[in-house]
Amino acid sequence: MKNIDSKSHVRGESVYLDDIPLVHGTLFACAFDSPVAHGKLKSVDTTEAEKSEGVIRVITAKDLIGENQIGGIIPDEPLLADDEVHFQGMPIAIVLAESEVLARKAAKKITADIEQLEPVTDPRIAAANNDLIVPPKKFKLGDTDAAFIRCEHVFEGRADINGQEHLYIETQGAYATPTENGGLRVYSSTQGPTAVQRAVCRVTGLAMHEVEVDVQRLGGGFGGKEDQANAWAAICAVGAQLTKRPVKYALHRMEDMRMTGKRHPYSADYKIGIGEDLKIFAYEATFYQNAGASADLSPPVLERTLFHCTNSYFIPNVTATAYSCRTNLPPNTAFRGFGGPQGMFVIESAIAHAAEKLGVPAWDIQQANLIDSGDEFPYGQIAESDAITTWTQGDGMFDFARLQEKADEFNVSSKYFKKGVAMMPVCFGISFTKTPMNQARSLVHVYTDGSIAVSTGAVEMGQGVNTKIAQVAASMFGLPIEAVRLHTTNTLRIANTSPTAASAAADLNGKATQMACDAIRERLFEVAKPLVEAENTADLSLDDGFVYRNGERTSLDWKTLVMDAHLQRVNLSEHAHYATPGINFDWETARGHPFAYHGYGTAIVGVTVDCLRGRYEIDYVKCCHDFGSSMNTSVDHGQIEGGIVQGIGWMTIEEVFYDADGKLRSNALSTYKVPDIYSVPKEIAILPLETDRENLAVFNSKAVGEPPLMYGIGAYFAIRNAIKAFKKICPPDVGAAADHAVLSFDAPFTAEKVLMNLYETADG
Ligand code: MTE
Ligand code: LUZ
Ligand code: MOS
Repeated sequence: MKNIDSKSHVRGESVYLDDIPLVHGTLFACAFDSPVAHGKLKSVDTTEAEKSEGVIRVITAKDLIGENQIGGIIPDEPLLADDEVHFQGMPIAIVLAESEVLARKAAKKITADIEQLEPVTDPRIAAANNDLIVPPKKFKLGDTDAAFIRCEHVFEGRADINGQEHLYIETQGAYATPTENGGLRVYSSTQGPTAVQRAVCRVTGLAMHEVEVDVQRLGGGFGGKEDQANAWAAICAVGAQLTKRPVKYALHRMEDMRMTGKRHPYSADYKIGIGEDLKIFAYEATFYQNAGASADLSPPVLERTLFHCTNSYFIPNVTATAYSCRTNLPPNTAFRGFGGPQGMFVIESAIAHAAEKLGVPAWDIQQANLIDSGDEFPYGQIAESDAITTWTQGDGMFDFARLQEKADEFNVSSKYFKKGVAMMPVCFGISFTKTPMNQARSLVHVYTDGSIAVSTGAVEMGQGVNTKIAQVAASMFGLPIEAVRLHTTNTLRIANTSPTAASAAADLNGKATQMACDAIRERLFEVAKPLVEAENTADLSLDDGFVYRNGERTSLDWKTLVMDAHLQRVNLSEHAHYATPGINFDWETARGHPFAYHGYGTAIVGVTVDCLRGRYEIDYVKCCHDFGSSMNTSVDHGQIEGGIVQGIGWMTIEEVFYDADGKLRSNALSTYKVPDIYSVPKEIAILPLETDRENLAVFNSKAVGEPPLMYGIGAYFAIRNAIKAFKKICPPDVGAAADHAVLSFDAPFTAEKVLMNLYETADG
């Protein structure tokens, strides 16, 4: 079944923030943001801006009625800079004007006197200065010190991973309107309506019951609006509070790129110990996360890096340490995978390094160490693993060895084009690692005409969660999908929502919807029982718009049943709450069972590198992916394809570039390249693995939103293998300096870097 939004999307009728009809008297906001990355803010001059045409008011930190603070996890993030600026793009003042053009014109007239301080952009320097967002976090399994002594082979190295711009098609934005008695209604392009509500309350001093946040849908979030939609909503709210007029702010692309945080860049050191049997016996990793200027979501992102630092592998001795380093960049934030992909890149680098030195294909090491059911993750959870199954079934379908042979054959006959192949297994934990966040609510109304309205805490951002939830309700009532309408995500209908994140929105909100429907259905069966002369409500079911008794259709149809129930004064509405059972985690011991389950998969990625120009094409990504029991193959395949392309973009052509002054140079679509139709893989093949376990999500499905992104990591290693083929670096690699990997691990593999790697020699 297609995504229920497909038609309105292609007709251009879907409503996004910028499509909301404006109320008469609406003002437009524009931020004046810091031109320097670090400095003392001595004064701000807004006089010229205030005199500018159409300007109603200019707001600075001192005007706020509430607190000048939007830090969700740690209160370290002022909404507007007061005495210091921490990054280029940090909002300092807000202009409110009669039109967007006039607001922007006036913002350019603001000046600030800033005494510049030395900016730090490198997380290792921040760590050396002990400038950390939170104390270091550590996972320990077994005893690495003792284990390394017993390993036949030990390799050490460094891996660097750059950030990633979210590039949601719809930029950040909000629209706040005053309501009665000083309250506010805020439309926001956010993944976290409650996070927005909290931030708005903090800066305005209002209570949560005075602020309504409403979200129709997003033109993409990808994690970038899990927390970072808050600032723009807070700015509009403050403006509306102070002027008593509606205020809208929809960021321009370059403002959005400059002022918002991205995926965290990481720098990491690894040490891997391997036995003659290719078993990884010990692994040590130290991660330096580039958090940016304030905490935002960096602490849980850091934690998920640790949770995924051994990817799909079982390693008996692991020590992983992670530092969240404060730098003068915009606060980095959630991005599909949430720190997991960075952790996986590092272990894959360590394995590639070891393989090179041992003279074996990396995939021999990968395959020899896949985690099996009963094995322990470094955080104490015992795996119920399908890692090996996805590998062997993928091999059965795609014949990995044959694909490698084909590349080898091609490479023998081709001098300047070389093919590379790499395997990428993925294991991703599903649940928010912070256990209390794993709860959701759903409000279901059955109306007397038989139609159904559903509201949940889930935000639709293109991933199809509304389609899946509509499917749940339709199937519970035995009705066509058209009988169900999903409504906006609204904090008055659904309170205390967790953000739509961690790939868990359909899992959590789908379950809550199922529970709500089930409760209504039970009441309806009580009404139906005498009407169809059933002995037991357990004999009844709903299908095709009719009541069935013992599997046989009765003459009682849905609409009649609903109206009868209403006339008998039976409640046709239900508000249900779901909390994932069986999960826990304790950071005191760094142990627990944080994930309801893991999503597994194995991909093989093939590329062709043009060794004269450094350019490359992705020939194919073929994966065996564990869906549990997919609720919607069309939506899920779309998630896999999109995730793969986004992951490949991160690993190859997307290059976030801040200069030493902390200025974003890749600040527009002319300087930041994302995959387009010409650079996506020529083939994406998906072999579904249907698994069935008791702990899965609604209708035995498995979350699919984030895991496929990590298949894209395979593209990096496939390119690397093609370069090695060109340089005739054949295992065992005797030529290069003893302990270093022959090529450094430094993502993304842009064409420039590929070219340099192709022609640089080991001694420079
Ligand atoms: N797909 C689309 N089209 N747009 C998005 O913004 N976000 C991804 C993923 N897929 C995203 C997407 C991220 S980061 C997450 S966490 C999940 O969707 C969230 O939705 P889910 O929990 O319903 O899978
Ligand atoms: N957000 C969050 C996430 O707050 N906690 C998580 O564990 C998480 N995981 C993935 C993506 N977003
Ligand atoms: Mo996704 S990074 O959990 O929004």
